[in-house]
Amino acid sequence: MSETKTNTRVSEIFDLFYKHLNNFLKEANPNHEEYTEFVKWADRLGRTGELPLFMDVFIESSVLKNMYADKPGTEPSLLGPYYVEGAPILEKPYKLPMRENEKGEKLKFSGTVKDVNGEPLANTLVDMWQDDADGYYSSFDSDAPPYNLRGRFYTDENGYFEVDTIVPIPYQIPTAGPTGEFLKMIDQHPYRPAHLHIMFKHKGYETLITQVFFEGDEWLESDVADGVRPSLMTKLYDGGDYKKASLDFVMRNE
Ligand code: MBD
Ligand code: FE
Repeated sequence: MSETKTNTRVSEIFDLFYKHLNNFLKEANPNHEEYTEFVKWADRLGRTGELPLFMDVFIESSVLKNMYADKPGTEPSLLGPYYVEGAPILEKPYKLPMRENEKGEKLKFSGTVKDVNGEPLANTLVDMWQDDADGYYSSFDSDAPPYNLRGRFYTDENGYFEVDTIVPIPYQIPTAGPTGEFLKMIDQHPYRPAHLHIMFKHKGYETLITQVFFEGDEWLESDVADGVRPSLMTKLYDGGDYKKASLDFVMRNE
């Protein structure tokens, strides 16, 4: 966007924000002590590095729902605060980087990427990341090596991919900081259902950032970050000494 266009957009959004904020304040009618407590809390949110977490838990879902209502193709879901660019490009057979004794149940996850007309999209870049069996993301709340359980790979000539990983577990938002403090005050539990993060890139198509969820998870109905969409559900099947799951994805033309 050009600089003038960006400035116009910021000013347009700020005008709206200010208008609604003032109406909101009139109705909520905080006193001065409540206001100063809020400022201190927001300051902690910034200083502890939890601002992106808070935003992605409470704001990102609405942005996506407004952007993608009624569009064809796979529903996008939250990017979330734990994406890291530049994950290793994997070689076949694909397996997300993991520690030698990575805990957790083995998972073979597969899928097919197609366009809105059902044509397979070969050579689509698939970028996947997830939490480990302790519920931690590498480079954030775990001491695993960088890019643990993060990897990039390509679909084959039929738009198909399969990758070995572990079954993700429900994610608990950190409870010790200002985000946890807030959740407690509004009486909301800190859990997200288990999910895989997955991003697809293909020239000429809108980048698809989404997530995959598993039937039967106890937090599907009450995801603290509101990321669950019915079309993003899959099911874990028993494959012997591992689980398997699959889901197909549809990318929209740019
Ligand atoms: C997550 O793992 C996540 O995916 C989102 C959207 C917010 C907080 C934690
Ligand atoms: Fe996540």
